[in-house]
Amino acid sequence: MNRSPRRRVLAASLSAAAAVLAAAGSVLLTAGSADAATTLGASAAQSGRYFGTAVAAYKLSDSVYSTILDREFNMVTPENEMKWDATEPSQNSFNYNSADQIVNHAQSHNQRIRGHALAWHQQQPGWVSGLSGTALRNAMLNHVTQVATHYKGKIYSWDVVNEAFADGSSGARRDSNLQRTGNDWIEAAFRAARAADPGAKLCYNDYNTDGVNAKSTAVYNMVQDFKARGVPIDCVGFQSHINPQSPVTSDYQANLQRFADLGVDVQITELDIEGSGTAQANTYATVVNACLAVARCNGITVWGIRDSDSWRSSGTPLLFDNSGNKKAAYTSTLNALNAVGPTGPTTGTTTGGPTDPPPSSPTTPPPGGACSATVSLNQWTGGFVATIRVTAGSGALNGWSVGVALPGGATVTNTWNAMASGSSGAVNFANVSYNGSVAAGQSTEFGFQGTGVGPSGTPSCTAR
Ligand code: 9MR
Repeated sequence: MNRSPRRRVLAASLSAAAAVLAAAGSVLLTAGSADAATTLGASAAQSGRYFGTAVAAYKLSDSVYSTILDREFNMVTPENEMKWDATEPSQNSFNYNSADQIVNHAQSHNQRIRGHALAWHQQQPGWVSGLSGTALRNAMLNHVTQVATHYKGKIYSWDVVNEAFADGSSGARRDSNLQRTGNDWIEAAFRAARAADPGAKLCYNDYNTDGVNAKSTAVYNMVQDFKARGVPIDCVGFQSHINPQSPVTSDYQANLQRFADLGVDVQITELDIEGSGTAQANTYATVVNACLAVARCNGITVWGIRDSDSWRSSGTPLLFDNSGNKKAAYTSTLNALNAVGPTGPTTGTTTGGPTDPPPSSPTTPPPGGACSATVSLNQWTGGFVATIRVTAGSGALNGWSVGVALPGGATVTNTWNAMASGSSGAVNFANVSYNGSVAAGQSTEFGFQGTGVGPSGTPSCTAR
C-alpha cells in the first residue's frame, strides 16, 4: 500500500508535536486538527499538490464566482479561451484577449495555469477545415509554436494534444483531420511545444481513460513509446467526467499508477461527478484519495466552480451549488485532502517532486563552469525516478553530457530526453537532438527510471 508509510510519518510527527506541547503545559492536539487547511488549494498544497478549476473569462466580473475562485483554487484552466478557435480565428492572426484576462487574473492571485489545449480535433476555427496534408500539419505546428511562445514561462502544464484516441475497444487513434496528416502528428506537436516553452510540462489529455481499458492502454502504449524514443512528454491528464455511464472503476488508482510508473506525472484535469448528497460526496473522496495515493499525481482540477457553471449543469456535478454554497462533495473533498496532512507522498526519502519550479526558472549558473547538473529524486521501495536539471554556465551549450553514480544494485530501466550509456554503476547521459542547445544560464531537464536506490550525489556535467 502506498498510503501507509505517509500515515505513519504523519502519526509520528503529530505525536512528537503533541509531546512538545504537553511538556510546555499546552492542551493536547487531536490528530488532524493541527494541520487541517480550510480551502481546497491550501489543503492540496500540504502534500505538494494543487487544486484547480476551469475558468471562463467572462465570469471573472461575477463577484460570487471570483470570490470562490480566489479563495479556494491555486491552479486555473481556461475553459475555452486558449483553444484554437479562440486564439487563431483567422490563419496566422492571433487573439489572446480572453485568455490573457484569465492569465493576468491568475498571476495576480498566486494561481498557476494549465494551458488547454494546443491541438484538438474540436473547436477548430473555420479556416482549418479548408486545409489538409502538409498545409494542415504546418498550420497546426505554427499554432502550437505561436501560442506556446506567447505564454512561454507562464504555463505550469500544457495539454499539448487533447482526445486523440478513439472510444471503444479498437485501441486506435481517433480519425480526424489532424490524424490524417500522418500518425506522427502527436509527437510533432509535442516537439514543437517543447521547443517553444521548455519550462512547461507537456501533457497528453483524454477522457474515458480513467480506468484500465482499451483506450487508456492505447494511450499508455503511446507514452511508453514516446519515452523510449525521447519524444518530450511529461504528464498525462485524465479528464474524469464521471456519470452513471462513465462511473469510477475499481482500477482508477491502479491506472494512474501504471502511467506514473512510465515516468510521467499524472493529473486529474476536468473532474466533475454527476449526482448529489452523500453518494456524490463519497465518489469525490474516492477520486481524491486515488490521486493522493499516487506520488506522481500532482494535482486535481474540477471543470467549473458552481453547478451552474458546468457544461453539464443539469447533473449538478461540481463542489458548489448555484448560489456558491459549499456542497457535501466540497466537504468530503477537503477532508480527504486534509487527511494526508503535511507530509507529502515522498517526504523523508527524496528531494524535489511535483512542486519543483519549471526548468526555465532562473538558476544561478556556476561561476566560469560550462554547465552544472542537479538531481531530484522520487524514491520508493525498490525503484526510483530521477529528474536531472542541466544548467548552462556563463556561455551557451551546444551539447552536454551528465555523469551519474548509481549505488550498487541499481539499474536504469528507462530514460527520457537523453541517451544513456550503460545502465549501472557510472552511467553517462548525453543530450538528444532537440535539447543540446541551452542558452547561458538556462536549463533543460531529462530523466530516468530505475530499480533499486537512485543516485544521491551531485552529478557531473560536461559541455560537448
Ligand atoms: O466546458 C467546455 C464547454 O464550455 C465547451 O462548449 C465545450 C466545447 O467542446 O468544451 C468544453 O470543455 C471540454 C474540454 O475542452 C475537453 N474535454 C471535454 C470538455 C467538456 O466537453
